[in-house]
Amino acid sequence: MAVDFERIKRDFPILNVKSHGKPLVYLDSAATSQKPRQVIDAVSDFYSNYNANINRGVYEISEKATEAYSNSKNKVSSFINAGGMEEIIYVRNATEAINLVAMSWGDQNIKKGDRILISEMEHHSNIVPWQLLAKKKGAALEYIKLTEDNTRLDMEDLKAKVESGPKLLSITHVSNVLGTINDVKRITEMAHKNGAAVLIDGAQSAPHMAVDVKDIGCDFFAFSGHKMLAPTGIGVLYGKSEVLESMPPFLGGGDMIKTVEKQSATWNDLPWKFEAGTSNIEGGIGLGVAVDYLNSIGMDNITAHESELTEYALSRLDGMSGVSVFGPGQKDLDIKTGVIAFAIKGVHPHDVASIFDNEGVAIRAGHHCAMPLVVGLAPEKAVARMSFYIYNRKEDIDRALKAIETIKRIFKIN
Ligand code: 7TS
Repeated sequence: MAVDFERIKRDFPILNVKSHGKPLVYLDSAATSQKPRQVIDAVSDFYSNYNANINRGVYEISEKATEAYSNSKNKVSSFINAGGMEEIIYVRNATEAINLVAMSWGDQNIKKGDRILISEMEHHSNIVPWQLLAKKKGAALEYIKLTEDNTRLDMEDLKAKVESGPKLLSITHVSNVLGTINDVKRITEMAHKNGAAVLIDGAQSAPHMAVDVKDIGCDFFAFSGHKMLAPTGIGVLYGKSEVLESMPPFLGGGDMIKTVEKQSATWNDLPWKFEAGTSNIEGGIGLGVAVDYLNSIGMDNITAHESELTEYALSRLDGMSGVSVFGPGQKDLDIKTGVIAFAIKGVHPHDVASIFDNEGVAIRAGHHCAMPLVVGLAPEKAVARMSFYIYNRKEDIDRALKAIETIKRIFKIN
């Protein structure tokens, strides 16, 4: 059955807002997504009708809040095909999920002289935690190169570096700048064969495609709720239960313990062992509703919709004078999500984004928290980026193209 994406757009109240007097076109979902009224209402319903702390109350509204929070974990577990809620740890965001692994698993397993392998297309949140760990342990941090055209991982380099036996491979599923989809199943297989643990940064994949962590086979999978219709401040670390069981706690405090004596404590069961202190209850509940919303559309339908938008945008940008587009092109839509980084010759990306803003079109410009990648893409060491989601349609892209024409006129680019 065809999905009515026009109707879906109406679920997002913010898309009725005007920006600089023009209907807002939001093309920055790779930074954070907008929220449907179903999620906004669920958060408001929690505070209006059953706000209470969880996992401790013996009264009705606390039990209701506890149940809603736990249900949300079950939904997230099914959403990524994990083995149950004990494998779903709620954190603030993908960044915290990766830091949790670095500080807990990394502290336990990485020793002097070990190697940690990442790639040149990582977000800072999948770089800096490993730099900190490598420095602390005297380990080496190595990077898988990209192909010469900067569109994808260099699989020869990946193979050589994986075969040289790193302790950990931590890699993004989808680049937040190039939109490249990495073959994480194959990469995980290769890494496991060579004895490495594997973390997949799913911040840019989980919102846009069906994810099956069992099929990928990774040990850890990290993502953020706010990029997939949920509130900010809620993120997910999936870990294989046997791996999580073997790891020391990340933070100490209430809820993560079973018993506490003056000099020692014992740990709570998974996933609570990794969730110290009062949780982001509204965020957890909102994430559960966001997952329901995405499932009601169907992740494959979402992927297909975004792919259609991407093809439409690329076909119009391709060959446009003065405009360069980064990442896989029209012929490689099977490895490309709806993230299009671009540059206009002689115009700083911040000026590009400002003129877009004047036209009511929200895009991001800069290094996109991926400096090791972006500094090599354009002389300004920055690029402009538009990114799509379920509420975007072709007419939004037409507005973006019109903004590009305006820029070319102002800067006299032929
Ligand atoms: N990993 C990737 C691949 C990302 O794109 C981002 C955020 C993160 C991790 C971190 O997510 P957070 O929720 O913990 O902040 N990416 C972007 C972006 O592209 N623009 O703003 C945030």
